[in-house]
Amino acid sequence: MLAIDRPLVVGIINVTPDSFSDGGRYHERDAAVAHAARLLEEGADILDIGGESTRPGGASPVDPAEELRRVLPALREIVRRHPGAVVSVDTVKSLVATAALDEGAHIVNDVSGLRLDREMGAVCAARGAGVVVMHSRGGVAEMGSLAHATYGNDVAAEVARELGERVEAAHAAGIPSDAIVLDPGIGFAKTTEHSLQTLAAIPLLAAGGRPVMVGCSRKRFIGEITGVADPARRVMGSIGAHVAALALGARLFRVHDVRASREALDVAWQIVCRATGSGRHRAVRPPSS
Ligand code: HH2
Repeated sequence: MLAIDRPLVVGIINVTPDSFSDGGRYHERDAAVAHAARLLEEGADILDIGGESTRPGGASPVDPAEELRRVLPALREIVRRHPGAVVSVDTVKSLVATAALDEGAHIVNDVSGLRLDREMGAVCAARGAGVVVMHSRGGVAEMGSLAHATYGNDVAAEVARELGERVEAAHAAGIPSDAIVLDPGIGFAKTTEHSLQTLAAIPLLAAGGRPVMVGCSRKRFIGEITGVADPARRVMGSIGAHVAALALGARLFRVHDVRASREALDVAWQIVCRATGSGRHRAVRPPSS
């Protein structure tokens, strides 16, 4: 079991035809495998491999056979080359989760929070997987849009309540409490204001004692605040969001830019530990000359 007593960096590996330019199955697999090696070298604690995009506009549902064709060859090779690596599979499909867990993945990251596939909870429970239960609304094609972004006057309370229902479903399926990580689903059925209010309420989510994960990396709200249109150039804004989330109680961070996030979160963590008098921190001494 992976101890979550410091910030854990979850490096994103997308194995979708549009994620690694110039396409082609073997190229896709090899690019994903090379990307995994780079993310581990840069300090990722967990590799999150996904074969279905939830981007608004870019997302059309992928059938399970196609998702398996995308994810499994890369996953298999990554596990073979890095037997010590902790791997999660980003999927809403129990078929894909089952195959990935059988190939050596340890965690299922379900952006539907076990909503969209009735077998998902049982599959995770039977295989003793860690489970990221993320908040979202609607199906895969619309969850990244604003189609269901209707909330009353307390968005964070609604997100926490809906996540609570998903945790109940996880328990009912036999997933133990200590296998569950909560994720408020930043940008999923959320405007920029909704995402900011949800992030600001991380202490509410963390109060239940379960680890909280956030994914702010390169997201639309970062672009709206900073005015940076190109997602690949949103690294500084993304790190700002993640450092604030760490200070508020988040412990897992799903990121594209691993090295920069690793360094920022490790430094922020040393301060957070001293401020709260808890957690693991080390004495930092100036280098001897
Ligand atoms: N966000 C995306 C996909 N999976 N999983 C978790 N647990 N939390 C998230 O916030 C999350 C997720 C969507 O991110 P997007 O920027 O649309 O694509 P990418 O997969 O490149 O991050």
